[in-house]
Amino acid sequence: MQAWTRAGAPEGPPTGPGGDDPRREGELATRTRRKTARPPRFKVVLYNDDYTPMEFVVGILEQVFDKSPAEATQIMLHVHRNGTGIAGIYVLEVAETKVATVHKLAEERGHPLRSGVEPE
Ligand code: TYC
Repeated sequence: MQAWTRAGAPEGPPTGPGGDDPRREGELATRTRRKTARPPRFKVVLYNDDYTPMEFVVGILEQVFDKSPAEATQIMLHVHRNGTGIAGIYVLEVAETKVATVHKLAEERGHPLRSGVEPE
């Protein structure tokens, strides 16, 4: 069994009132464990290049990553200015499929656009 499939795995510090605050000792924590397991998630990262047209990247963000036109433009400009940016966060299989789709669409149009998967 994969580790993340175990329901009730500890998830960070207690979420109850006060946390470690000794003044609130004795108050009941509301929850220290998740009720349901959560699979690890992965970022799909877009990389800047000098040749892929901005409109193509915006189109990819809309069509492959379901972004609105405004959000897609913001993400594209972030990548253009900073070198990388996050297109979306998914479970591993979905993230890998998105990357393959980006590369296929870019290659079909002769653009060098690249993307990759990183742990969240
Ligand atoms: N830098 C590209 C240009 O000026 C645009 C671009 C943005 C390319 C984001 C890739 O992931 C990218 N045409």
